[in-house]
Formats: sequence, C-alpha cells, structure tokens
Amino acid sequence: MQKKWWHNTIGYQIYPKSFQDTNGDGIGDLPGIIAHLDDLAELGINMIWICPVNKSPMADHGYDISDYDEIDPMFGSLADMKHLIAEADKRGIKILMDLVVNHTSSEHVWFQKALQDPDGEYGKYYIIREGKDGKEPNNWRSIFGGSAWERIGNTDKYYLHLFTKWQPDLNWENEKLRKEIYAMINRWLDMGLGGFRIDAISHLKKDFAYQNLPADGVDGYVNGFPYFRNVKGIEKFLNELKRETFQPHDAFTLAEADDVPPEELEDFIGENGYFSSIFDFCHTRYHVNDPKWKDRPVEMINDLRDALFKKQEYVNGSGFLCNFLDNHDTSRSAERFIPRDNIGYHSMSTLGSINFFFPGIVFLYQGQATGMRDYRKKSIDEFKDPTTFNMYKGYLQEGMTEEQALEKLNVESREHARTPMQWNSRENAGFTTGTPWFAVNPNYKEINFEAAKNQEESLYHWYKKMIALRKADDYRDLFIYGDLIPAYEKTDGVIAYKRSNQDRSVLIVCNVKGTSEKLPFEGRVKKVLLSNYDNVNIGNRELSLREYETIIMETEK
Ligand code: TEU
Ligand code: CA
Repeated sequence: MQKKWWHNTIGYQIYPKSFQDTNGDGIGDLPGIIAHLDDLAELGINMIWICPVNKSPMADHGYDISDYDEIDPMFGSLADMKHLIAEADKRGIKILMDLVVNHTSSEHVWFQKALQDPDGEYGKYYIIREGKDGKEPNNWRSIFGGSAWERIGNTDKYYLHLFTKWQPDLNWENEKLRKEIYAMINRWLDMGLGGFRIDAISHLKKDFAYQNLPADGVDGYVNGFPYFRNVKGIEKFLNELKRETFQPHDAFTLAEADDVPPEELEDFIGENGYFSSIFDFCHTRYHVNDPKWKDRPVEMINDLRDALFKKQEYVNGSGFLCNFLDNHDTSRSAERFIPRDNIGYHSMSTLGSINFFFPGIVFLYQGQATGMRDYRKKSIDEFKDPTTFNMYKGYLQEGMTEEQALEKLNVESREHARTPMQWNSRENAGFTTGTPWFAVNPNYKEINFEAAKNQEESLYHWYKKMIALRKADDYRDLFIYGDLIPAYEKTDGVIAYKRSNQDRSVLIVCNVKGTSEKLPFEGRVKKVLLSNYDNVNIGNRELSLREYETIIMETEK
C-alpha cells in the first residue's frame, strides 16, 4: 500500500457553535478554536474537522450555506480562518472544513435567482419539477421528515430538498454547476486547508424517474433512499470531483457516505478511490429507540462487535475507514452503549478502546475525551433543531402523548452532543461570558476539561495515552498497516483484537460489561502497554478481567 501523509491521522471534530466563545455573544467562534489549539496539540491531535462555518442563515446550524466563499460573521472572518490554518500548521495540525455541496441554503443567490425564474439558468442549478394533480411531483419523504418537495410560490413547480426546505438540492447533472463547485473547492484548497469532511455525499445522484411509491407511514410519504442514496451513476460525479479538486492538491477527504455496499468500498476508499476515507456508521444503528436495546444488554455489545468486525472484513486492508464513536448528529456514545448506572471512567475508557486501534483513522468528537454526557430536556422548547421538531410532530401524529414524544427525543435527538463544551467549573463551564445559545449541561461542575486534566485517572488521560501509543515510533506502523485479527469473538460482552505485523503483535482486550470475565490465554506477555485499572491479572494460561477492564499488551510473536 502506498503510504500517505494522512495515514496516521488522529482527528478531532469541532462543532464550532459550541466549542469556545470569545466575544461574549454566546456562540463559539474561530478565535475560540485558535485559543485551544495548544490543548488539542497536547492531547496529540493532528487533524481538526470543523463543522460548517461558511455564511449561513443557520436553519440547519450551518449545513445551509448561503455563500461558499465567506465565513459567517457569527464565527469570525476570512482572516480568522487563515490565521487558524497558519496557527494549526505551526503545531502540526491540519484543518478540514466541511464541504456541503449536496444542497445550498435557500438564501444562496443561485437559489434566489432560481425562484425568480425557475426555467432560467439558475433554475437548472436546482431540481425543479412540475407538480402532479395539484400535489408534489412524487411522495418522497425528506430525510428530516415531511415532503421532500416544496412548492415555488403560486406556481405549479416544486423544488427538491432531501433535508429541510431551507436546503434545496443542487442539480449535479448540470455541468455548469459542477464547474462552479470545483472552482470554489480549489479556492479553499489553495488557502492551505488539509482537505474536507464532505457532507451527505451519497445523495448527489437522484433517480430521475421520480415515481410515486406506496406510502410507508401515516404521513402518506415514503422513504426514498433507494432513489437518492448511492444511486448508479454517482461514480461519474465522484470521480470528476476528485480529479478536478482533491487529487491535484493531495488533499485529505473524509466523506460522510452511509451504507456504501461492501463491493463498492474499494471504489470509495481503495488506492484509487474517490475519497481518502469515509465515516462508517455501522455502529450508530444501535440505538435505545429499539426496544430490544433499551437496557443496553450484553447482546447489544455482541452485535456491535460483529458489525464492527464484519465491516473491517469487507474493507480487508484495501482502504482506511474512519473509526469514530461520537459526532454532532448522535447522542453521546456512552449513553447509547453503557447501562446508565454503569457509566463512569472504566466503562467509558473501555468503550473508547473498542475500535481505537482498528485499521483506519481515528476521530474524536469534542467533549468525548472529557466524558461529556447527554442533557435531558424538560420541554420540547429547550431543543433547537428543525429535525427534532419534525420528529416530535411525527410522534404526536402517530398518537404518542407529549410526554412520550419528549421521552423519545431525550434519547434519540441528534442535538445531545451539541451542548456547549465544558472547559472548567466556572460560569457556563467557561464556554462563554454571555448567554450560551444552547444550554450548558449543569453537570459541568464535575465534568469538564480542566478537572479531567487535573485528575490522574481520567478519560482525558486515557485518550491521551492511547493517542501517544498509536503514534509511538515503535508501534505506529503496526497500528496503521498491521493485520487485524479478532479474538474471543464468542465471549459475551468482550471486544478483543490483535494487531500484528512481522515484527510485533499487540492484543487489545475490552471487557465491555459490568461483570467480570475469565479468558483462556496461551500467549506470552512481552509488555503491558496500557491498562485502565491499577494492575492486571494475567495468570497461568488465564486472563482475569474486572468489569469494564481494558488491557493493551504486546505479546511474543
Ligand atoms: O447529515 C446527513 C444525514 O443526516 C444523512 O447522511 C443521513 O444520516 C444518511 O444519509 C442516511 O443514509 C449531514 C450532517 O451531518 C447533518 O448535521 C446535516 O444536517 C445534514 O447533513 C444536512 O446537511
Ligand atoms: Ca462568539
């Protein structure tokens, strides 16, 4: 495999609105990111992905861009962005911006012109169709709920929006539009960005038959994924996008591409793939909204383990998946995988280890290494996101009471990970001196970055040690290029694997449950590299693990 500069990526995702405010308006900003670069460098981070900071009316918190070439004044200026890139560079950190090109904001000048003249030049930048019998062109449901079509004024024309109605989908079939997008991407890459995280890229191509389908919900709409996700023909756009922009810049690209069929993984992330890496979501499906997983039983961990290993088997060394646990669209992973009463240092450090040493690259989300938790809301008014409100409406439509709907959102809403970053125990967790745009979790007095850093045994130090190990001269190559060999796959609640190359072999054993376990152990320990308890119990042919114990050890070859 050809070695690339980004193969040893230890990434960190920033949700800028909630990271650090520096001017007291209650909203995080670019100077706030600059202020914490030293903290991130100290943790061992070498790549930062920042969720969108372009000019935006913020209908979807920045995923609705109204000017690709501007930074939204809420976050700062273009000069701040350049300053950030330069300051990060000094610390060996590359910056990724979020590239949102499946859709724009409805306030983008292209769309405004399209509205004025739907049949004109800019009408062709979007997907505009005639209605049928006074209704939408078809009954696709938007990914965020409701119809995927919105009527244009009093005309009989509709535009397509897979996400909110404030995010009209771009028409990638139009070459002129594609050229504009490529030029814009190149302008950013010329500024010295490391590359991009690429939003919702699997939706670029739509099946243009636009047929009505039998409804699958009380709303009369249908989930249209087969018609607008990974649709045949998308490869033409993805290849061209890479050739015209990323490739000549040797940029790193991390695509949000859900559900890529296993046989196409090589096309996506192989040596000549469209992207450097993709986010793999196989583990985010395990959600407590499924009654089966409500109490986070050990069977869920078994299932999760099988899904993780299966995915790696599919990739089979042909590319680098991004192995992450948390992001801005999910509740915190600890809440999803660990029974509530068991959440603590041991369980969270163990959870953090289950895929940390997998082949692929690592991405942490802000607050993950600090142990931040979900903040349960007492009223629907405390939420901020259009998708949450759509879900709420849907639940009421299905006949749930307001309490039931709220209870569901308290576990399901994608906003949970967006509460402000908890830096210290001072007012508003040190996030802002003003009024935070989204309420700070009141647990910040105990759970915060400063406290975690000052504690000897903390999640922060666990992550820091894991990062240092992944980057250590003696082990780096093993963790990047070594083979992955699953271990103890039949033991309930254990996720274990070996990484091995011709020189070394490291075994990672995670007991992801609240009870102890004894495992047969034939190998010879060369060195215990990391353990989340004070000592380890490795006996004669036996490995004793306490609840949520994790051991990482080098064994004799
Ligand atoms: O999320 C995209 C998203 O919701 C879909 O990728 C969906 O999960 C998937 O396609 C199902 O297959 C991204 C951002 O992360 C999110 O915050 C934005 O709201 C959204 O795009 C729209 O830009
Ligand atoms: Ca601010």
